[in-house]
Amino acid sequence: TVDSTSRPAQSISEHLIFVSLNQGRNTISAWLSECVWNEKTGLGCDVKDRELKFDIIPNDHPYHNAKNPRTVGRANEKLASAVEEVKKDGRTCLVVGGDHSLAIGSISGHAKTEPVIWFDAHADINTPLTSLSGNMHGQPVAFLLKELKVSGVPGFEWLKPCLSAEDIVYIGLRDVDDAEQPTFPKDRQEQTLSLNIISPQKINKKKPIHLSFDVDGLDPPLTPATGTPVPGGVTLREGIYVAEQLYKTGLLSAVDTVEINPRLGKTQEEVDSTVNTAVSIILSGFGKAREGSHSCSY
Ligand code: 4U7
Ligand code: MN
Ligand code: MN
Ligand code: MN
Repeated sequence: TVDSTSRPAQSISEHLIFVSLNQGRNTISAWLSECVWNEKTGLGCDVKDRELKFDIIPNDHPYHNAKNPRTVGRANEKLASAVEEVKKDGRTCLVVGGDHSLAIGSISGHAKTEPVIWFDAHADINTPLTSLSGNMHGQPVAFLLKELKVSGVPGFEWLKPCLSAEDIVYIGLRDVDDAEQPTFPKDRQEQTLSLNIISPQKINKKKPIHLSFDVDGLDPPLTPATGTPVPGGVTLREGIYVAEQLYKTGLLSAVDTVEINPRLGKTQEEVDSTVNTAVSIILSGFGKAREGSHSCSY
């Protein structure tokens, strides 16, 4: 825990959960501690840091196309309880990942929250039956939606889908698989989901907001160290604007920052630009204003 003594108390306090798969402190948490915790250069927020460790479950055979279901399911169960504790504590929750499958736990732990802002190039609404890659990071929205009734996945016995399609607002969406189209087969029946690409009324609702921020929503040169880059993304200026506006609602209650993978950077420069970009978005979401009300140097 770091207490800020150099600034008056913030109206919201920040709670960080650093999620890194048994790797200890990762690059982004090191940057963040400089930016957010440091009394002189940071936002001066009261931060409680918490690191989760996850088990790799042996013989974790695929469930239909979904790979590593038990490992991902148990990790998300742990994350969901951690997020729930953070919210009971009255804090804002920041989860630093890790891939986007962590949104299953993060959003479940946040529970009655709507809307969810899904900032992403992808819809992440494949199911274990429709996914062509089998990667769980392409499936979290499907797991969370009541309408889709994904069930029977080993490792996810604890999960109760908590979102309706109308609770989700997509920003940055530009790569949707055929099987993810708003009309697609479900339990062998045709079902239509009305998904909002972006709907400002949702943000105007006076309900806590969950921002699930996949860095690949941004344009690839900004965040090259990520697994599935798609050209033509959101600019840094636009991304920061979205984060600032969400902060200004006073309703931003939990944030996931996902798909930052330092190992995928081809050079140190690529890693740095990915992390710096993610950090600047996070800081804007937590109150850093471009007009300079804070002195953070990032
Ligand atoms: B991310 C993909 F097929 N749709 O399911 C899939 F294109 O969390 C990509 O948004 C998923 O980064 C991307 O594997 C998941 C693919
Ligand atoms: Mn994603
Ligand atoms: Mn994505
Ligand atoms: Mn990705």
